[in-house]
Amino acid sequence: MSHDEDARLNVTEPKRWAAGMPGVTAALREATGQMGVRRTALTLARVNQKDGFDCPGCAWPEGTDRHRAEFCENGAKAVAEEATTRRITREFFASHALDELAVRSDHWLGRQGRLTEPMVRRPGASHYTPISWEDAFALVGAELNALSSPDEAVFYTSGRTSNEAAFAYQLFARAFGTNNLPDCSNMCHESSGSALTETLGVGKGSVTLEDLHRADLVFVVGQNPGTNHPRMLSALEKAKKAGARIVAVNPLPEAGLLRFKNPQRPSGLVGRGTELADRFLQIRLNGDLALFQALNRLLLESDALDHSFLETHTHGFEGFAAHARTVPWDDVLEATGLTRAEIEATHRDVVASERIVVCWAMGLTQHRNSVATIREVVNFLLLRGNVGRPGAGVCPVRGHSNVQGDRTMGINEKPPAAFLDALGAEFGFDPPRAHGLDTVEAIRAMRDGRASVFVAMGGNFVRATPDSAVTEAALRSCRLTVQISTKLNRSHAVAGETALILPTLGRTERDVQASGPQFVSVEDSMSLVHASRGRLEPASPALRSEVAIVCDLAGATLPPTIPWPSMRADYDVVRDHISRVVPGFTDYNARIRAEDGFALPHAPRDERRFPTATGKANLTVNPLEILRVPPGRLLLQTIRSHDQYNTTVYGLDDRYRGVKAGRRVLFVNPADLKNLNIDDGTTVDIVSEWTDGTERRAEAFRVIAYPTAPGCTAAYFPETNVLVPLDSTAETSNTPTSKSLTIHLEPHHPPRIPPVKR
Ligand SMILES: Nc1nc2c(c(=O)[nH]1)N[C@H]1C(S)=C(S)[C@@H](COP(=O)(O)OP(=O)(O)OC[C@H]3O[C@@H](n4cnc5c(=O)[nH]c(N)nc54)[C@H](O)[C@@H]3O)O[C@H]1N2
Ligand SMILES: Nc1nc2c(c(=O)[nH]1)N[C@H]1C(S)=C(S)[C@@H](COP(=O)(O)OP(=O)(O)OC[C@H]3O[C@@H](n4cnc5c(=O)[nH]c(N)nc54)[C@H](O)[C@@H]3O)O[C@H]1N2
Ligand SMILES: [Mo]
Repeated sequence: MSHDEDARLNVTEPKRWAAGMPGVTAALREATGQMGVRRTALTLARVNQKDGFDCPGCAWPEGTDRHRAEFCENGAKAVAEEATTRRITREFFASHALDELAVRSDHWLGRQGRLTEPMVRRPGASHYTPISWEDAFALVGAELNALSSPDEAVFYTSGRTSNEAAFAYQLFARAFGTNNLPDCSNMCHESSGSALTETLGVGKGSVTLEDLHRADLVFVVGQNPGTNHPRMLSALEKAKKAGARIVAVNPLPEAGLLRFKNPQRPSGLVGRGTELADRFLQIRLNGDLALFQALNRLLLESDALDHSFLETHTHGFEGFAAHARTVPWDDVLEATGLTRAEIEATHRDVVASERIVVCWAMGLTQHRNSVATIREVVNFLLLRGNVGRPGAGVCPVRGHSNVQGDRTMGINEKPPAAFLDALGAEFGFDPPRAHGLDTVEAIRAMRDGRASVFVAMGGNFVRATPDSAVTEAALRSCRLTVQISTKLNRSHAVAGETALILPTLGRTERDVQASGPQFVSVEDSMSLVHASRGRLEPASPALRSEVAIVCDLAGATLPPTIPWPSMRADYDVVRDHISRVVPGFTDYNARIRAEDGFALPHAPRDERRFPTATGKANLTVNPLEILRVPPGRLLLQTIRSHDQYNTTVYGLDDRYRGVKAGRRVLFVNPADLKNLNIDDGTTVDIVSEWTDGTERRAEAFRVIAYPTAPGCTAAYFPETNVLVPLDSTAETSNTPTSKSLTIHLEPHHPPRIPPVKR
């Protein structure tokens, strides 16, 4: 792809606070630019309201006392991206060949507008051309049925898909005969799910919004809420006002962690705002396992334990304690880059607190030892009984707005046997039992010719996944790729021999089926399920809903034993099936119509019951490994700017980090630059090193001297996904290690051939 977009790059000082007036201005500028003033006012008024639609931004819960403007700057951008009035027509595809689309930037592709009709790329063709819905479904059915095994098909899901569509989609895949249901979760909170299921018995967070408000100590670890979960800042502010202390653990001094100006209150638009973090631990990348082990060692030594909880509810204390007591301080200090005094002071915060919540996101989940790290966080909370009582617990902060719900609905390559039993009984078939492929395994299977049909329910597979060159070749080698999407992205340009684009309705749009207007439902990060109703006129009359597309694909592929047409006609029918298959969804259709929806049961939170293998909460032993890099090398983490939603690039600024009009930047500590003899502002190539001796290169990044932890750099994804080796994944969860890559920097030599001009 061409890099000339970054020619105007401009760098200023990073901000020390988040939101406030510039947030409001940026939100409105983006929204009115995409959809005009009137549509902006109408649309934003419905975000996260009880009769409106669920914000397609993040999975942070709304709470019951919703504010009239229950959205944030970045939620507004997510809405504008979907509700834009720009359109992609057949003429667009006639004038842009696939090869040309493949050299466009993510930003350019996204700005072309909404997809409006089904398109096909026939074998060998240079362009997409129109195809009817019926022909498209027949084509998919024929290709799927021509496979020698159902396991040669892969059904990917991104986390925006509604419960109803997700349930229908997994049913289709399983009725067809495969558990190949990888999803974005595999790259996201899979490590959290793995660790929490093993230790607490439920792979989801255990706190509610009220718990967060009532906590007296909140850890925010490996998370940048000011950008990625801005509404969480209001919850932190509320906790703070009620007396909580906040400990932020991060290699970067993220603006949203330090100070917050609440744009939903007049005092927040001007003035100094609320000081958020009381303690900022500027940790080295991947130092968190060592930090929590050191805290646990101190808790054991000071006997600051909840003995009765440990005796009644936990398993494995002896083994855990024997190991934790011997964690060497030298290793802890090397791994964390913190001082012993900082860790001891944090221990005093902990001992002084009655109710502790630990929140985390991608900073903990995308490392080789992520599952071990999160298990250690659980140890930390269990030692003082901080699970299953008000104001305390685990809070993995989810990403996509329905990523948690999709998993609940069975989007899972390793489904529990009980789920398959219930599904088979409900629909009268025998679901496949063998585990399917996760995201990384699916790429390998396509690369090696073991899978050749790829269907994506949303997302942008080639940009979100690691090792871009390998993944793109894998996709191109498929017989058929199918993208069910709202917007154009690179995964449409990097196509299989035959490729389909099936354009779908978004959350904001009206969905009318044979039985009348429909609504869908979603589950947020705190296990609350609620309805979402779009009101806008669809971007094109040819669009179909995700549920309708799945039902029609299934109808064209499978014998008519499952009543797809009745599910398509009335989503209540889908929900009735769900109520009999998925635990916690009894009376789904009645309860989803309650104003605030309903909460799913969570045994550890509700009754201090831990449905694990031992029947108790498990304390675990996690060996400490220190991530060392050879001399002259640095660690790289790949993160989001303030102006993107995963692979969707809204704009080229990162306001809080002081970057304007460019994305190919690398944040490096000034002391590291000095040691490496590289000047601030130099253009370099980033070269990642992998244990098998291979190197991967991302070209032309401007170095920015930045107050990140020493030895630890940062750059944006998806541009840096080319650096992540496919085989570099977390133990157990198999999540790509996007937050800890070993790199070195090389001078950049401009290419002799000028980049493609736009
Ligand atoms: N506007 C907007 N909102 C979003 C998204 C978006 O792209 N844009 N994406 C959504 C999705 S899918 C997700 S998963 C979430 C992601 O939300 P985040 O996890 O906040 O996203 P990242 O940008 O990956 O930021 C990772 C944070 O962890 C820190 N970090 C990295 N490595 C380490 C480490 O080893 N230890 C510690 N302690 N900290 C570390 C980084 O410095 C950074 O602050 O946001 C969701 N919401
Ligand atoms: N290096 C690196 N890589 C990462 C990460 C990282 O931190 N670093 N983060 C990882 C994480 S946490 C995640 S979740 C993944 C994200 O991976 P994905 O979920 O695959 O990617 P997105 O960019 O969120 O997908 C955006 C596309 O979804 C489609 N879309 C949007 N709304 C809808 C809708 O309502 N319905 C349908 N059918 N389609 C829709 C649009 O076509 C849009 O272009 O990326 C992962 N990749
Ligand atoms: Mo995510």
